[in-house]
Amino acid sequence: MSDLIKDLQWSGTITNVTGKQKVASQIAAMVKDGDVLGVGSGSTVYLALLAIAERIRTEKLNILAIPTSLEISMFCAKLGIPLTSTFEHTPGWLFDGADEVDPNNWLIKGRGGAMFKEKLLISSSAVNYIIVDESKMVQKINTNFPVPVEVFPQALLHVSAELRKIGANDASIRPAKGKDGPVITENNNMVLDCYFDNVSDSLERDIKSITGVIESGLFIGYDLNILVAANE
Ligand code: ABF
Repeated sequence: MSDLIKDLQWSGTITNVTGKQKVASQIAAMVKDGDVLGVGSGSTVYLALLAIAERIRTEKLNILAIPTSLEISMFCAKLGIPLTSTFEHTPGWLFDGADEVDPNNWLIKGRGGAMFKEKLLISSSAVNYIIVDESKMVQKINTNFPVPVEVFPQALLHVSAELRKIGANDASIRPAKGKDGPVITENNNMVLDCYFDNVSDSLERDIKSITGVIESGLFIGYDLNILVAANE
């Protein structure tokens, strides 16, 4: 393996590592020989991958992973977890993180901008596990965390006007971290971070029906198993 990939490190600090490692181990314990796994994004997913890689190494399990982001693809490569794609397989089951989870299991995801692929995999997988720490459990989503909307760049003005019509009181272009300009997603689009007057059960559909919207980070009404890591 190339040294470039071998030396890859998780960027940034992982909060509540002990708690996240517990849910990560729960996920790793569920993996069976022959599984095709949908693999979400974020630090909790990364910790689960470390635990899965250890099982692959010691038990010689044969599994395939369908990643939701380039970053996660590279970590799978580094950890010796074989990759496949949505052209060849649909996931047997999936695990992913989230930014906010409410009592109805409605989610906000997409802090890393990968919500299009995350939603594609959650929608096509029969069984989904969401792994979060307690800090993600909220009474009402979109109070402290924006709903990210991935937008085809030439449609920005149109989409932002239409979002306001369906109740967005704020829709701001997500800036790139540490440099000028906007975040550009893996699909070459931009992200509008939005706050809505009210998040109703039709909002995800209403956002998606705007021409120029690729996907939103709002997940409403999905069949999810939520595993919560206790705070340290
Ligand atoms: C992905 O990673 C995103 O949808 C979500 O924004 C983020 C959660 O990351 P972490 O586990 O690091 O909190 O799941």
